[in-house]
Amino acid sequence: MTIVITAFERSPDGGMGLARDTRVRWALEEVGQPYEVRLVSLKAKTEPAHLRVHPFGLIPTYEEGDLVLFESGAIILHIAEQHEGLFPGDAGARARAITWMFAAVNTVEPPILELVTARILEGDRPWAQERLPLVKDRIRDRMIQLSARLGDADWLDGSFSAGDLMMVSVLLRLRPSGLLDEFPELAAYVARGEARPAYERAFAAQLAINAADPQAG
Ligand code: GTB
Repeated sequence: MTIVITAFERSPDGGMGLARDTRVRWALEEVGQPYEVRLVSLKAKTEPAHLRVHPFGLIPTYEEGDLVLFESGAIILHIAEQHEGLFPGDAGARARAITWMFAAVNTVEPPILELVTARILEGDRPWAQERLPLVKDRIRDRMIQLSARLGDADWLDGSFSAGDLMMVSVLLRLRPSGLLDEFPELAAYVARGEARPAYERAFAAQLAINAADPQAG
């Protein structure tokens, strides 16, 4: 059955790989599953055809025959459950990998998203400059804790897993702010993720779309 995911026709990051289709592409590359991409325009994401697939009009989505999924975390959990390569065989280790997936999207990603909101959506408000340091400090608190847990290990819990895939994807969003580089161990952890051939393929695939000349054919 062909796997079809959605991505933006033009990502707001211009191809930096920060939109959430990249993490789904990465998961599919890790497990060696081919996939197709349906590109969604800013207009099309609010139209009924897309809302039938994603009730909130976002990307990414995942379709495989009758199965329709949204939420990058749920999609990657499904991919990891269906194919070898992202979850360890041991049941306890698998449960811990899932824990790290949830920690990434539920505990680490929210303050990072808050920074995007504070800078881009609220940057022109009179209180924005006062708020920004508070938002950054909340991120730093999480980074200190995460860095302490990672220690000098390569990955969060033994071998690379879907937990690392999700955590690296979330941390990548910090790089443009300079905050990631404040934590050299986490910057090195992210670099290890980016050096994986599966990530490189996923990144290149999204870049090919976003760097394409909009005037071309
Ligand atoms: N919880 C959902 C998931 O994990 O799948 C969130 C999905 C989501 O917010 N998707 C974004 C979207 O569709 C794409 S990533 N947004 C459209 C909208 O809000 O109408 C968007 C994105 C791209 C690049 C950056 N960046 O440069 O930091 C941040 C966010």
